[in-house]
Amino acid sequence: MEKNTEILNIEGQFSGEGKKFAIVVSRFNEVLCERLLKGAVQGFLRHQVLPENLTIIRCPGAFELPLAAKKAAETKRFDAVVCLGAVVRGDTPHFDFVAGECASGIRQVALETGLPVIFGVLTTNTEEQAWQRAGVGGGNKGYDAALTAIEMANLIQKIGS
Ligand code: INI
Repeated sequence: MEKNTEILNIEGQFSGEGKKFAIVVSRFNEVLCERLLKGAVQGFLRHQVLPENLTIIRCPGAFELPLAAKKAAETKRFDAVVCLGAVVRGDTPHFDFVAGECASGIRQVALETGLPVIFGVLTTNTEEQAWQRAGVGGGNKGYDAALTAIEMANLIQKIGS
């Protein structure tokens, strides 16, 4: 759509200069999650975030991500929090509880704290699908989550001022 100069357009930019981020990553499906973490760190570093402005917090599983993210958000030390995890469907309904609670918990933390809390959690039917989304070259959900965090941190700042 063409931009009308009389309409105020507010958008977040993709530079993380001067901003601080927490990455909360679950240890369940650890190898996958470490790939997501690598992608996220790469995403931040490639967009002007300094290593000293990144904090990595580890928790047991995706179910625990919302509480760890909430504690991180409440410190007010971060401009956004990224949550990383991998929930792969098994033979029982466990997947639905873990994935569902994780997603709604993360949404709740964002709304309660007013801070961008990003859902970088894989929820897939198979491990193969998860690997496709935790790639080293293209397609890394952790990398995407970092960019979303940067955009949202800038957007929230702009809306607020
Ligand atoms: N946690 C995950 O992060 N991914 C999963 O696929 C998973 N499955 O399949 O069970 C999982 N379970 C653990 C859960 O997140 C909690 O750590 C556990 O239930 C203790 O609260």
